[in-house]
Amino acid sequence: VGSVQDQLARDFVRFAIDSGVLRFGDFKTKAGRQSPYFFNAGLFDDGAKLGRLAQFYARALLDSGIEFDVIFGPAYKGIPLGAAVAVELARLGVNKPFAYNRKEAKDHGEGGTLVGAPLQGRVLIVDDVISAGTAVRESIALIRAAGATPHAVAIALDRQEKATENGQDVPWSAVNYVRDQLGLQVCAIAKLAHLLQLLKTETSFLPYYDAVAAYRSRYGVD
Ligand code: OMP
Repeated sequence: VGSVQDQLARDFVRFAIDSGVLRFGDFKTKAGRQSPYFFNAGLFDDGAKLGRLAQFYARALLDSGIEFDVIFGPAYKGIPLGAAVAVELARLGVNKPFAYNRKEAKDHGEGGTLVGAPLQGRVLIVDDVISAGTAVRESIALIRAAGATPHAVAIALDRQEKATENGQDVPWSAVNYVRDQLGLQVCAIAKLAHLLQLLKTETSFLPYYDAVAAYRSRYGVD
């Protein structure tokens, strides 16, 4: 709670709320869960916000000590995220190759579904959110199919939720599954726990605290 990483996480949650990226209301997640909050990374929608977002990813990554050979941004949301993080890391002296995928295969021009640097060696996936873990498993499969090694994943928010297997909730978290079963390192700028911490300590946010805590009781882990 008192560490440098926790301070970065708290600053990030505040930044996401101030930017209108993290909102409260009634949302449905990809796994079909009714959620009282939603993190929409597409709303980091100007140069200043994207630049600041990239600084948070880069700081979290450098603090984590994770090593990697190439950055992969999965379509669609991961593409600008991966690009922005690659630019920021290069600015900090860590220049890495960057690649992304198309969702539709292209049969002319350069062809294929992968764009940018060759996917080889230890791949760092840069994406927005992990909830039930479907999106990250798709990225992992894609990297394996390309003959590279899925090595680590950097996300903005770990929702600390139960993973799903074939549409069923299982009692372990998606991030723990990716870490312990698939062997990838995971770096999240912030987690649900940091959001709850902030909601609890600020009176204007208290109305949201109960709803988010109730959601965690139903779908959360840890
Ligand atoms: P999983 O595939 O269940 O891990 O959900 C992750 C994906 O859900 C993200 O890549 C987003 O497309 C989307 N998502 C958000 O962007 N923000 C949220 O707060 C929640 C979700 C979600 O649908 O779970």
